[in-house]
Amino acid sequence: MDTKQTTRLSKFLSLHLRHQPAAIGLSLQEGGWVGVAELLAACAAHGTPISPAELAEIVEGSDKKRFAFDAAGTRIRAQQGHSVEVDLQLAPAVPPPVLYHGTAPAALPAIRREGLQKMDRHHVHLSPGEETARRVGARRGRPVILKIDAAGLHAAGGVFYESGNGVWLVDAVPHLFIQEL
Ligand code: HQG
Repeated sequence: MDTKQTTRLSKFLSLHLRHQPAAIGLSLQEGGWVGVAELLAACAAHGTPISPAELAEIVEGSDKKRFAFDAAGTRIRAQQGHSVEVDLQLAPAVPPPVLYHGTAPAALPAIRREGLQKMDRHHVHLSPGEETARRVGARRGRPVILKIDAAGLHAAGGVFYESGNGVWLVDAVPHLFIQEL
């Protein structure tokens, strides 16, 4: 597959595995899982056929490891980023002392007032590297990088989860734990 096609199919999968499963007749199982056969049938029935080999290519080739198969390879899920109600059954984990978040200048006044909020997603997304945060922020223009005192927030009772692809998730980050770089 060429990159354009991979991106198109990956976006289609993100849409339905994170946000609108019902639009193609799917419902997410506990943990956000969907049967691979069921997913491929639903994609085909809704005008976007994907072969098993193409699906494997999308899962393995994804720069951000957006999707994962279960151990048996019979089910698939989005690793994070859902807006539908789903319990990913992640275990709380101790974060690295410092994490980063990339955002847009326009969001700063609100972030200064109320800290980082999860907005339309299930969690605030944080990354261990400044570079990733810069890329995430750059989706909205000139990025602003926020340095998060994850150790401090964790010590204060913040519950962190690590999704399978190195993204750290937390409910909220009060402004006290945020430093603008
Ligand atoms: C901002 C993509 C106002 C927040 C990316 C962000 C990432 C506030 C936006 C992943 C705020 C939410 C997640 C507050 C936070 N007031 N704005 N209090 N608190 N914000 O897309 O972190 O390609 O839901 O800074 O690459 O940008 O989908 O979160 O700008 O990894 O796999 O509100 O999504 O990955 O935006 O991105 P998002 P995000 P995928």
